Amino acid sequence: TEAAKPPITLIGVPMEEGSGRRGAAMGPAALRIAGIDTALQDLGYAVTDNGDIRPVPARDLPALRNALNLQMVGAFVRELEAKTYEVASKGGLPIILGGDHALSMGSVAGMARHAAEVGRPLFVLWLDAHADFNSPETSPSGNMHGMPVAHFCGRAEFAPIFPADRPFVEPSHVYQLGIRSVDPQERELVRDNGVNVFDMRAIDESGVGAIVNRIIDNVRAANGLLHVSFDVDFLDPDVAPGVGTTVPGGATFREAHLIMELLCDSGLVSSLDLVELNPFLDDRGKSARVLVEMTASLFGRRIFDRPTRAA
Ligand code: 6HN
Ligand code: MN
Ligand code: MN
Ligand code: MN
Repeated sequence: TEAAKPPITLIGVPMEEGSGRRGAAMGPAALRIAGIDTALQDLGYAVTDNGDIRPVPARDLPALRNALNLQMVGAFVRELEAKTYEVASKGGLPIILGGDHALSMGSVAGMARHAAEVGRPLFVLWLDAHADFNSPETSPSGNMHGMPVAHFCGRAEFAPIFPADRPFVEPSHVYQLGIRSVDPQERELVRDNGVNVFDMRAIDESGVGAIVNRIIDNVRAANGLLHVSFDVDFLDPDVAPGVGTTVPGGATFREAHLIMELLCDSGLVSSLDLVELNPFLDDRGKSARVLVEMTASLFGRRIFDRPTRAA
């Protein structure tokens, strides 16, 4: 019962302007050097690499004191929204090679446009140490990589990056896993908006398997599309040191690996972000290789087949 394999398109987003430091712009190159394309080809996928998007700053956007580099971030995000939508609407599966996490404002918006068009709800699985639900009003840093979830849920419309009539993601369709660093006002917002948060304590108490199976059941019951956004700092810094915002106590290699295998079996994943990889901070390509390993598991590399879990 081999599931159909959609063609995969890689979209490089060498953006670091949404984060507080340099280096994430080298992420797409590191993922390519670690062999992301051949890992997927070896699994039987047709893979197209679209190269990197290279926008010029969007001068129509305002310069905001607490949404740093908005013109550059906005330009990347707009172009990525269009590319992601285009790939998905042609039946392909976009994998976004980041780049800092602000890029999810674009990839998720593109998938939301596609989902609305095909009449299916979009769900987002957010694997991250952080909730990324700040707005310029609540952000302690002004860094836009701390704002994408609020933005694609329509809770942080601080500048006209997209047309006003774009579709948003329902906060109750966002599942956050691995959370262990949330700013004070951000915590209130996440709670008030009904985002589903599974923090590290939830993982320790129930195990990732039970949590992820529950999420999969909800997505399946709603006939949803599932966008997976994988921030390197979801993983423990010992597993993946190549990221600017390490937080101790992250997911183990085995936990992350199991999540990928369960998601693969579900057949629900429509799109993937690999974000926040900072090769300048990495340890000899270790984190890039781990991300490629995770991606291979998400798309079918396994040790032995398992009977499919009853729906
Ligand atoms: N990321 N909450 C902090 C901020 O500046 O808003 C950190 C955000 C980190 C963002 O890891 O993608
Ligand atoms: Mn993040
Ligand atoms: Mn993070
Ligand atoms: Mn619903």
